[in-house]
Amino acid sequence: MILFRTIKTIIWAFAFLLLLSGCNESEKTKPNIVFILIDDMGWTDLGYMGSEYYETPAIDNLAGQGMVFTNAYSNAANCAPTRASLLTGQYPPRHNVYTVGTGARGNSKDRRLIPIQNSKEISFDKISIAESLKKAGYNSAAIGKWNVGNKPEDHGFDYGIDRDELGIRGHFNKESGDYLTDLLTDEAIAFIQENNPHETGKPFFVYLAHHAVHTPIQAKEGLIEGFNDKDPFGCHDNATYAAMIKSIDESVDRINKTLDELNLTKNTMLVFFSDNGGHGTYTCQKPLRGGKGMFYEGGIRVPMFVSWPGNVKAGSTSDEPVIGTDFYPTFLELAGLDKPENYPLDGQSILPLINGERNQEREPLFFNFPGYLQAYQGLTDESREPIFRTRPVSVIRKGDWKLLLFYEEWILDGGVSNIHNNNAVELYNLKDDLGEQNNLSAIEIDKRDELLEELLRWQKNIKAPIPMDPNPEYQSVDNLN
Ligand SMILES: [Ca+2]
Repeated sequence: MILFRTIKTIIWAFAFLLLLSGCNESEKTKPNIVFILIDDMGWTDLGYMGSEYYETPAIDNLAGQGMVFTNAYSNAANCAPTRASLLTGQYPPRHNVYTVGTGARGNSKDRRLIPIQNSKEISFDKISIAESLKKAGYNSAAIGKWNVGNKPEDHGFDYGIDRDELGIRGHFNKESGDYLTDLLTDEAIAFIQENNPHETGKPFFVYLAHHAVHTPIQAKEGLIEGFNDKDPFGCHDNATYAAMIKSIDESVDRINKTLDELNLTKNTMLVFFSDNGGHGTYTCQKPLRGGKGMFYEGGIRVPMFVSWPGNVKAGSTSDEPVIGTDFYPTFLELAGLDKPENYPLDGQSILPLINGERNQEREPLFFNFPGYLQAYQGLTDESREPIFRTRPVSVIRKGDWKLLLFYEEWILDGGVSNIHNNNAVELYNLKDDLGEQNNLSAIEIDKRDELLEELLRWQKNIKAPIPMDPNPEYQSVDNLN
């Protein structure tokens, strides 16, 4: 009898130990990653970023529990190149996705240079972040806007779904009335539930790329009403746009609650990011200059926070410059993976920042846009000139300084030998002049030359294509008169 009891006790103890070790195993899975990418959300389009018109209580709360990045940049000023850089970990000159569609926007007669040929897709020789994370066992999904050719499944994601497959053009399903932001959120939640690491023993990576708040500006009636009579906050005054943002807030809230219910928040890094600045017709990013499509801060500086309870200090802020290409190496480090061999990555991990250390010797940030984006109709006041939001340009951000190099003047008007007269270079000190109003290129000569040299060296090293050929169809204003 005693022997029987002893055996029974041993069996129970053994079973209990097994259970414990099982628990430990699931605790030990690599951190999950939820990357929430908003389309065209401007730097100040959120409560926590200062807007008193837009309402984002859930996002504000979550941002407050994590680390807010005030100097976060998308890799480009519009959709496709930013996404290609997020997914490949590389600057545009390596994947050749510089813009959406063609870089020959606007009227040919207004373009002094022939833009560089644009790629509409990520080539298959690229190693996507999903492919890399697969090496650490991650189950991955790309839900929402893809925008870079082929399908997510062709680039290593286990699952992909975009709005076409949900029967949606714009933001509504015409028959059911379902709203796209809600449906994409449903998809993300279902994927998280079905790939619960407590059951699968594997971590997940969810790339949730909302189509909101991109045009067409469409929102749920019930949410618009609340903004109709609300006092504007500066240029934040569009009720429908605000309602789109409110739906994003609900989405983030639902995702976070799902993680909470499944006891996953402490082992999940949640990142909130936007692919470029806000659209100048519907919002603005004051005090920043400009918006989507421009390489002034309003076009490329984006809202960002990281929430990861227990790992990221609640209520913390980082003012260090970070950029979209930093996520790839960040996620590799998170997964305990080495960088892929013979595959250059242009960013650097932000985990040291998240751990409260400053990045030492951070590389400058670089941008290269060898094409044209036409002006918003009737809204051109903050761009360099009225016809285009941007003409071909390269940019370096180093420390507090930012230099923009405009190619029409650089290539066609004498380059460095005529630098004092050709207006090819703009230099700003963002610490003193966040709104990029005071071009210091003729005053801070040493700083200008230092940044220019670094930018030109970067272009050479990365083999950035520079538009060099004059456009024979160009008609100068003089010719027109
Ligand atoms: Ca966009």
